[in-house]
Amino acid sequence: MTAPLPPLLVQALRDERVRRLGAQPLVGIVMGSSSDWPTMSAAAQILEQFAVPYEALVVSAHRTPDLMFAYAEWAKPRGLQAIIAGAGGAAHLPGMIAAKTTLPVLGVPVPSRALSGLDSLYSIVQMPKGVPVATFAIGEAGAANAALFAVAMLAGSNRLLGEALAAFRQEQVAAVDAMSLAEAS
Ligand code: RP5
Repeated sequence: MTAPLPPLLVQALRDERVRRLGAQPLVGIVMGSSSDWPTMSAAAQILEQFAVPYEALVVSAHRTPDLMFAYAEWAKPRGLQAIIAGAGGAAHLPGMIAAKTTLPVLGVPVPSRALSGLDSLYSIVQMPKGVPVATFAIGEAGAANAALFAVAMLAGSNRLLGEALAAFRQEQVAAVDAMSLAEAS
């Protein structure tokens, strides 16, 4: 796209609204509310650990639908390579983002107050055939794994990232090696 970014997207991407690592994000993390951040920050932490440039911001499917569409439409032209989208309840954000971009969309079901995130999970995982959303576990584990999955995708064309991912896995081997039940009561 050669047209300028729509004003509502420029407005949404201003520094006060966005958490960023690096000037040119490769991964966008979006969520329906700032109340999702305690969950979705687990994705940001992983990307920071792997030094993957990212941006994180609130984009609501039902409260800011125009922004959601603009964000999705401009994600690829802006250089993003994947979008991690988290939402709770009737969680249509990941699916609607996926409807407007061919970038991989990684969906994170955020725990909801009424149904503990089962509603979020079903809303995200049950995409009809043709427009996929890769759906992860409910909550922080899902957010972290979505980021690890994004790292794995980026590692396909980045050898150093691949090595960092292998080292991360090796740390988990070492952690299990260090586990002992010998003194457990
Ligand atoms: C969804 O509604 C959000 O993703 C969030 O999980 C949920 C509740 O939002 P708040 O009422 O906390 O803003 O859109």
